[in-house]
Amino acid sequence: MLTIYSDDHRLHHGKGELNDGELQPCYECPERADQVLAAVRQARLGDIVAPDEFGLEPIKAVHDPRYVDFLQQAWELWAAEGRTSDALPLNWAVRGMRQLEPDYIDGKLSYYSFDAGTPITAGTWAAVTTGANIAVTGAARLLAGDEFIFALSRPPGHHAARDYFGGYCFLNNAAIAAQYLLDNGASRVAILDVDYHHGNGTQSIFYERNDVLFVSIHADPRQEFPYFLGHADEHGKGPGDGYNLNLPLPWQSGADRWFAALETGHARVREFAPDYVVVSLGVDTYIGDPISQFCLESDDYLAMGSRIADLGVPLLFVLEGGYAVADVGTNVSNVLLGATR
Ligand code: FKS
Ligand code: ZN
Repeated sequence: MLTIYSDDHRLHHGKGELNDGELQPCYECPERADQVLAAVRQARLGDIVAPDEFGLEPIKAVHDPRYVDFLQQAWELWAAEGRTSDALPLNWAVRGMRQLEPDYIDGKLSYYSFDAGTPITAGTWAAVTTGANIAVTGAARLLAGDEFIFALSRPPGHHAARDYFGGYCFLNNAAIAAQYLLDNGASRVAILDVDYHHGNGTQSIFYERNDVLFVSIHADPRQEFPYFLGHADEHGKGPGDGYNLNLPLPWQSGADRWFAALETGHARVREFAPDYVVVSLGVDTYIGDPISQFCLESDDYLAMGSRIADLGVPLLFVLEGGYAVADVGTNVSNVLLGATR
């Protein structure tokens, strides 16, 4: 296995997210990636290399160029108003309101987001562009013949849609990697999202397409963030009908229910016969996760990796969530170890 990693993730370090009615320290913090990197080293999972630079083209192949330009300028516009703390949106255009991009930075933050838990800091742009380069470097290695790559980056990506950020995510690294694979020779790519939360961004990006199959196992949106996407009856639209599979599970689901859902997803991926599988790897399904309500144990992640590797297709694992900082390294490296064996 090859890991792609850069210290640039540290450049994104939010102070706080709105939670339980108060501004609390961000769960999505640099220590998460530090722990994962240490565990990958300790488990001797193979070489760790720096990403290559791919510029904005692979990013703009997935995201609206105007949104990308906004992300690039957001901190500068915010700081120009004399603000020194993180940039956070405060209100959104809901039912019946107009979808017009405002001129003022506070309005732009609202227009291009869906939650108040995803701060933009001075280093966010640098961190997220490096994150995209990490994912694309992984995709390029698969195209060159590697079979098993780990894109170790943060912040995560699966909640980021074509033109909005939220859920700690700005650029959808898994989607960018999948699109890069397709643009460079692949015919079909499956994205298997095992993060506890539904990958609403990834689903929405590929919802009307049949060259990307999206399969997600996650907490039921009737109970859990992101609340407004991820239901079982979302199958895809137009040519994409049948190429989106949501497998929502209730709070307190443990290994029995989770692995039964994985079997359903596994069968659909095999039927699709993809050239590559991109795994949105979140380990916030862990029993000890502070913001989640599933009950997987550390050993279950070995079985998860092993069953995913049974797909017999080259794999790109892209890091998403997982907030039990003391255990996130073990849980992620267990998936990777399970896939290696
Ligand atoms: C807790 C509220 C939590 C936001 C949850 C975001 C989850 C992000 C993630 C990702 F993979 F993107 F990191 N609200 N009281 O884990 O899905
Ligand atoms: Zn998550």
